[in-house]
Amino acid sequence: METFEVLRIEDHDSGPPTAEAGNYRSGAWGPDRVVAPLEIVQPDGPGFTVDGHLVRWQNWSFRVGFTHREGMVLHDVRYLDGDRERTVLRRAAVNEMYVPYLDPDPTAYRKNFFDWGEYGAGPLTASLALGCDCLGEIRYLDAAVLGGHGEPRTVRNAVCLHEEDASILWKHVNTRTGHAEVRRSRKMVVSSFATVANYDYGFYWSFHQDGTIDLEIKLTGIMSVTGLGPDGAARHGRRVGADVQASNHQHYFGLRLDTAVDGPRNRLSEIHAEVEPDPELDPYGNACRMVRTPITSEAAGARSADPSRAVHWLVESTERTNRFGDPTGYRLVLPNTTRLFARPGSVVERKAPFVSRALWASAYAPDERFIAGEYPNQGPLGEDGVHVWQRADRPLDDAELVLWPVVGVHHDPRPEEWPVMAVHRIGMRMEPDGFFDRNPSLDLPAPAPARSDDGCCH
Ligand SMILES: [Cu+2]
Repeated sequence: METFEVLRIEDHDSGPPTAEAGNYRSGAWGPDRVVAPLEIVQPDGPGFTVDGHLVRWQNWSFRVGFTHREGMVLHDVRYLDGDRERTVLRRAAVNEMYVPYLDPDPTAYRKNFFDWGEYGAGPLTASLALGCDCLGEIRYLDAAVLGGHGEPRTVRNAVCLHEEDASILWKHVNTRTGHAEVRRSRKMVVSSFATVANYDYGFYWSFHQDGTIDLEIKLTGIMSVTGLGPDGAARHGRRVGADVQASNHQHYFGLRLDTAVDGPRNRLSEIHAEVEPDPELDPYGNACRMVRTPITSEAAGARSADPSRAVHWLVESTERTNRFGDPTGYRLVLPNTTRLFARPGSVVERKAPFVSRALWASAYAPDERFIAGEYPNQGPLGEDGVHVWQRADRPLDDAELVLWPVVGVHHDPRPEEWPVMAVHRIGMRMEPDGFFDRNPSLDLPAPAPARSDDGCCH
């Protein structure tokens, strides 16, 4: 690069370039379809307030921050329970993204991006537009990042705040009396979008009326594609367009949750289901017990997901108990996350050991900031990050817990994802689990029926 010399030209004999443009603009493939207008109206304004970066909505409050590396960050998530402000999370962020391409094609085998650790979510964050990205009563927050030469830059409308109708929260029809009770669900959504070259990723944190917090990640944009091989085959990918193939690849999201469930010090357990092993307790053969495994130190802090055993995790307070005398807690639920399909010792495997597990737990340390280490770009392979910190085997019982959930999409491309990909979703959920004494949404007002002859709501 510095001497402007051509050293070598690589010709991979990858077949003819495609003759078909991958155009996805309006009208490119025929006239637009007709859609009816759909308006979201809140005549009295939104149900939340924004005071600087402090957001309050119904019983929830939190602060919205922003960093160069992680983009949008939530701080100090609290739930107002009667007159008590109860803490749930000290901090929550999407901490790293890793995208390994699993194709030996000469243009694809070196692609394995740490989108946050190499580029930074902050500078990749897109400005959002009302009516396009977000619908209804929206409030935006701007963000500030540094350019490559250290100059400050404002990302206008970086974070979108809005309420969203979420269908039914709970419902029951008493079939004996015909009496129906139903409550509509509404969520408070905090979102941002990062454009990472060809791909676009939306990050949607939602706060729900039943105490649930979830993160939904929306993957969209354009797949990274190559030509077909000399024999016209897409051996480690899928043909998605004329002479175009998309390689098999994955998207891993390394999340970071600094928990504070009813206080700064928590403890962690893994829960799974199994058939009751004691025949005395299982006379009908249908007894299922939930088995709790305390994760007391970092030596046991790397966990695997297993939906077939209903594996989930419980974060408990060390200070408060509920009306049953049990520690108050929150449950962490992860979807059916993928694993890496690469040989041990391969570069894609050695670069990101964190993707081998669905959950890592560590004791808070201020300099342990990023799941794949401080410098995943040029650091030695696999010598920094959560798997290295864990060797200290610090206690996790009654500790300032940092949880590092990893959710991974295995992307087996489809022709329908070309030339632009409709949103694919993956996420993480935190549900109150003994945090409240009963359903915390019993105080929601019943909705009014839209027509007076439909006496269906209460
Ligand atoms: Cu993909």
